[in-house]
Amino acid sequence: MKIPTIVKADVYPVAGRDSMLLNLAGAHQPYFTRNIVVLEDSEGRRGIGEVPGAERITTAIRDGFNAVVGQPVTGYKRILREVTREMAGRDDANIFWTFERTAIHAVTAIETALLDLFGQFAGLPVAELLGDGQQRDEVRVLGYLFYVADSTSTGMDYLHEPDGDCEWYRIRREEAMTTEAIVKQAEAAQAKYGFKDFKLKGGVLEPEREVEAVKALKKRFPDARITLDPNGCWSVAESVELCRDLLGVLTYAEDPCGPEDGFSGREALGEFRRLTGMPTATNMVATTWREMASTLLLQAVSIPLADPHFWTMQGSVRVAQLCHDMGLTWGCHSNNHFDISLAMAVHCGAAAPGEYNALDTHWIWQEGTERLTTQPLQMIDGKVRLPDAPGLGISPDMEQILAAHELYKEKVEGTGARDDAIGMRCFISDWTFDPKRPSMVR
Ligand code: GKR
Ligand code: MG
Repeated sequence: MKIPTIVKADVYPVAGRDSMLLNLAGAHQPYFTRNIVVLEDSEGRRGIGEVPGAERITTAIRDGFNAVVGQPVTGYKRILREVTREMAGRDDANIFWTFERTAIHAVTAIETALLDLFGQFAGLPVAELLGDGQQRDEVRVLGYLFYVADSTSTGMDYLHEPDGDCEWYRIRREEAMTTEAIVKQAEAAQAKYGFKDFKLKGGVLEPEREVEAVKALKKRFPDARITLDPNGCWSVAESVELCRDLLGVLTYAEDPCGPEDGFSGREALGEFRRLTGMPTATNMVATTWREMASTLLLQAVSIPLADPHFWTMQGSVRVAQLCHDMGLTWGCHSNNHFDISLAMAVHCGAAAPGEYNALDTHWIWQEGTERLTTQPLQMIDGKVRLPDAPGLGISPDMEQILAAHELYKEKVEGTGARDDAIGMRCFISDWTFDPKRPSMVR
């Protein structure tokens, strides 16, 4: 049998439209950025991958291509070892957010496109190539809610959809700063996508107001699993105080507290878990194997949110296997993304053994106006079905990718990296990031 070789490798920095979503780091800009990898083999198949945007990641991916072009698609493990070696020493030591990394994103982008090509060649879904293979046909996702700033007063180029053909499309770009507005978001998102579970991004308002919002969500959706994620900005004492009476409201608390007074984020989260008995999730303190080892020793985390974008696809499923064997449950973090990343997360979720948590995804903020594949996977009844086609099971729409690349060149200034402080300065002129203060509390 003739083994196809990889004949072409491209990376496209792309941009897509976003709402003015608030979080601890500030406000999402009108355009979010991603890097899209497209590999082509000698039989004309395309393999694709998606990771966060930023020029330093684009450059790292391009450098990684040296190990890719000319190689047989069956050699993906050896290629990845070489790409990983090529990435050594690219990350800064003091990184706060995972999307500030470089090496792991470059490896994942190439890994995904290689798995996609190999899966197509072998006639197998990517999920079947991960861990112990495909465990389920559909994967649960949660409704990821955000406080949204009033972008109309900023003079920035945010999209509005007053004529959208469902309530969710109409409201998702508009101001949502109250408990009532958050419940309305949940209702509209539930009507559109059928979510059973919800997550509220916190770290924005006074903690008591965010607690009030999750209580209202639980009242409105009593059967839903609900979580709140202030990205570690509360102190341990504050987190314990706030969450003690939330045991019947929150199913788990995501990064309520972080490093403080010489204690690491893992120690803080462990202390919180011991004092409240509430399960903890994180995408901040167990994001590498070294951090994971320390997390396990401290018993700090119940739910590692092992997003393939910073664990690699194979790494994310290795975390899922470890969770299954050690009495933890796997979940998946997300940042703004296109439909290729949605497929990546879904394949990892399909390969995660045993119990798992509904996956985080930002896709509801992009679905309907953005797409880079011919047929994005659908969210129905709070679930995404694994596609029938082999590989990732999705096809790149090259016209859409090139248009999103043009948008990037036209609209994105500077390094292409995310900077949530810019929008905040429309409201508070001297606003700066403080990991210990909610963004709107200044
Ligand atoms: O999109 O603003 C956001 C989130 O805050 C994101 O950047 C986080 O990484 O969703 C993430 C989280 O769970 O912490
Ligand atoms: Mg989080």
